Amino acid sequence: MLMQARVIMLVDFDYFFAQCEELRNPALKDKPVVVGVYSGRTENSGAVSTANYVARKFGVKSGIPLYLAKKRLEGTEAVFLPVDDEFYEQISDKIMRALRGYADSFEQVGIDEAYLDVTQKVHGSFEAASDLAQKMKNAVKRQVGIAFSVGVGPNKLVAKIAADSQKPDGLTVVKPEEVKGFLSLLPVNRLLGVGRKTAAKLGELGIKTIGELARYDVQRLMDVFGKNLGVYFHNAANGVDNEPVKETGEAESISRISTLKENTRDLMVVLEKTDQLIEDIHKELVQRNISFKQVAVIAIMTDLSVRSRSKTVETSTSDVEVLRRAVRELFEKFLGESELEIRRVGVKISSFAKEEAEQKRLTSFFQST
Ligand code: DCP
Ligand code: CA
Ligand code: CA
Repeated sequence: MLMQARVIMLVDFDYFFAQCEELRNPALKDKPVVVGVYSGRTENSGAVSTANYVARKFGVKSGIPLYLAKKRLEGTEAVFLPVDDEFYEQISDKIMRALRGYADSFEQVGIDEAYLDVTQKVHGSFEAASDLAQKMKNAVKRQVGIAFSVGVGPNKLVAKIAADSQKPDGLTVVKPEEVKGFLSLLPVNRLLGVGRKTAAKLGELGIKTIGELARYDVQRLMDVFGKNLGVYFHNAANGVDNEPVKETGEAESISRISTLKENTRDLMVVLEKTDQLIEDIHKELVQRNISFKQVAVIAIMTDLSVRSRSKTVETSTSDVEVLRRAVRELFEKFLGESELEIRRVGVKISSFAKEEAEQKRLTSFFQST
């Protein structure tokens, strides 16, 4: 059987930590924004985590010392902020959730990148993949407010280099027949695994571009770098990469928590709040097409102690009514057992199963005939 060519995407969020900061404070948008890791030794000791593109024009980028960034941005309206991992993580989760649905298989790599195998979804067509990528960009822009760059290619290696080649807000499609031409003039350090030392070693062999590496005798590469690395360099330079997109799991639970308008022991007041949380949780449930079996409620009391109660529902379900009933039951019981007033309430579901609606219908059809 002939293997169909794959269509792979790499999504990489633009200047991610700094873009998150712009998202929660749009007034930052036109100013240089620098997100830094402050080591705390002196006010300016530490390094730049990332910077928006306004700041990059002044030569500010990931990894440089903060004092240097300050110097380069002297006289501008630059804003320096400390990293807020938790917030970036939240935004990242939202985007990843939105992207998953577009892929046959989905592999998250770090906080701001993901590979999507979309071969089936686009029936192997790179034109359709380009449209799909544009649709994804628009949807995430609308739903979350974040821009990203996409590379589309016949494998992960090409998709990644394609995404890097046009940023920010880029969309770069490299069809199988374009791979060699696309790679040939790029410097060798654009290949994964070619750092400064390796690039220097290749330079000594007269190899500067990926094209030169592709044409270089593979046996000699093996002599210099060893068999595995030599073969890898040869294949990579020729745009050959068979690594599959490996499905990565999703968060194992979904939870929402919120502060009550006033401290209370009134079940109705609690349930009014949890109803909002449940609605939100249910949305995510439907989006992810999963069902749950475990329900927990969380109560943060006026003395800030955290209590929780949980129960397992009879069958795995995505039914919002089952969730509502379970939450009500748990809070009824909880209020009967504690005396303090509640300050914040939370709802959490877990023990997920994939909802295979299509398949279920088919099986029940066959069973009933
Ligand atoms: N990061 C970091 N330190 C580094 C590199 C990155 O803390 N030396 C963090 C901050 C980045 C995030 O990781 O926002 C993602 O890294 P990227 O390399 O993808 O860089 P950006 O997303 O910031 O910019 P780009 O638009 O070039 O992708
Ligand atoms: Ca990245
Ligand atoms: Ca990025």
